[in-house]
Amino acid sequence: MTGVTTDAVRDLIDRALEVYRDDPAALAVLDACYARVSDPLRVAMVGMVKAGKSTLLNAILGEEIAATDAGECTRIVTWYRYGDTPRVVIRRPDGASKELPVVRVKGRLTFDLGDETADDVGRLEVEWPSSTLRDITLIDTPGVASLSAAVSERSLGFLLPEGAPSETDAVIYLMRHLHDADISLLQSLHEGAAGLAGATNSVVVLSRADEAGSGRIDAMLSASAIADRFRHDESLADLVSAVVPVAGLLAQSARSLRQSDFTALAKLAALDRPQREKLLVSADRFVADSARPGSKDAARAALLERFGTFGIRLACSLIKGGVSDATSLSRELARRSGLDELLELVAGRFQARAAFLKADAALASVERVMKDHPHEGTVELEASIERLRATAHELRELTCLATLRTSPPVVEPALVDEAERLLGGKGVSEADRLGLGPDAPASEVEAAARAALATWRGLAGGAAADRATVALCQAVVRSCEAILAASGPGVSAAPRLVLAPEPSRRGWQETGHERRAS
Ligand SMILES: Nc1nc2c(ncn2[C@@H]2O[C@H](COP(=O)(O)OP(=O)(O)OP(=O)(O)O)[C@@H](O)[C@H]2O)c(=O)[nH]1
Ligand SMILES: [Mg+2]
Repeated sequence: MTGVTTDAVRDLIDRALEVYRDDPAALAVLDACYARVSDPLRVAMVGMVKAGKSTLLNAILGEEIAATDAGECTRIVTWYRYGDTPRVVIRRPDGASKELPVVRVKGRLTFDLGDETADDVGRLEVEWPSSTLRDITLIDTPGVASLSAAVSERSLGFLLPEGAPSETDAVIYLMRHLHDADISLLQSLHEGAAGLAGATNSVVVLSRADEAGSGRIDAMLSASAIADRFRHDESLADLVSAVVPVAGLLAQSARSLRQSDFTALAKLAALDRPQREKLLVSADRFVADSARPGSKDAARAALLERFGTFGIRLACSLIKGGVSDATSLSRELARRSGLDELLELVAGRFQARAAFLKADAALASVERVMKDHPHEGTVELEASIERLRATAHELRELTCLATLRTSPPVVEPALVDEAERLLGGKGVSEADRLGLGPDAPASEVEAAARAALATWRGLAGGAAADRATVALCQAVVRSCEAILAASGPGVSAAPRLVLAPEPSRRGWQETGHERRAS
């Protein structure tokens, strides 16, 4: 079905290209739209300034390539795509482009913009040989509601372009606290952008989660309780279907953990607990070099910067508990940072329906072209789009999910939640749709699917229901039928995002602390 829909959308764009053959502006949009259907899914990192977006992007890639903290590059929308060799290109707003040298300083990719300022650069495009990027294109956006209105506008212009469909297919939204500004931006994303099917395409990360517990070892528990509160907060309930706490800095450092880190952490783990805790009371005490009063222990300072006190406490506890090598420690720290849970969500909610998210976005683009460039011969195209949306059930599901909360059907509120689940708004595996655990036996899946089917058939046939409610109930019935059809033996599990096993070093040439792409 996936391939059929993608082919049908490609065919439709081909026909649109034919209709608009004498209109270069429309052709440019349609060409981009055609390419987008074949491209990896685009996922944007979005949130307020310093929410931890670039750090989390690095954690997902397992490499420190996105610029963090201050600097001109954090003010520019940056695309990270797969490429066989590292390459950085500036794309200016007028379409001109310029390649930049690829420079790595102390393990981090740095871009030297030369005379260019963020205002001259439309976007930065980084091509990088990371296997994760074969599956998704990651887009880092500058912090919204930053001190500079111009920086905020660059993000908003990218996320909610005026009079055009959004360029991203899905959003990872990072927030540290629940600010009004976050709620209004999530609301705009939810309602505004054509091609972004509302909450289905966004997951919320409670970021910098280690800070929730002031570096204590139970920080992630405190963060989970806060995430739970966010999830049930009235102002967020209609906008967000998942909130996951992630300690991004720890995840980033865990994924690039070196043998020297392990050795330094093992040394700390060997101290007795009161001694270690005495050191961890303050950053100054931790980094003070006992052999040379007044100077810093460089190895400890680097540990603190990369892992934070929470990461150091957790690593020591894991080593004392039996984790005995750098690879196992890296894996365990990444798991406990919340990164694995986030990646499962990204795989289950975005990757599993990537083809349909892209198809939906492409159809929205074609519709936009027809609106902006009225032309003879578009009536048939419009009819084809309508037919495609009605017959490709997965596209219908996306349309239903996009409007479910803004124009709810006339059913009990609990049934709106159930509809969202059955339509795949909380994950597209059969178990996710039915609200069952991943290991639920086939008989339980089948029984639950039959019960849901009976409920929604009854609702669809309700004499008093309005047309929109009936249409929604029919879509849910169709989803239940699909679950039943798929719940036989041999049903495939939701895909997993393939992470790069380790930082790619291809194409680098070392010069002291620097490595340059050869
Ligand atoms: N303790 C802690 N600090 C973090 C975490 N993630 C990021 N930081 C720190 O927060 C600061 C900002 O991180 P960035 O990743 O640059 O945040 P950003 O959202 O990309 O910032 P802008 O692009 O400037 O809006 C840096 O000093 C990071 O080291 C985290 O999980 N825990
Ligand atoms: Mg950033």
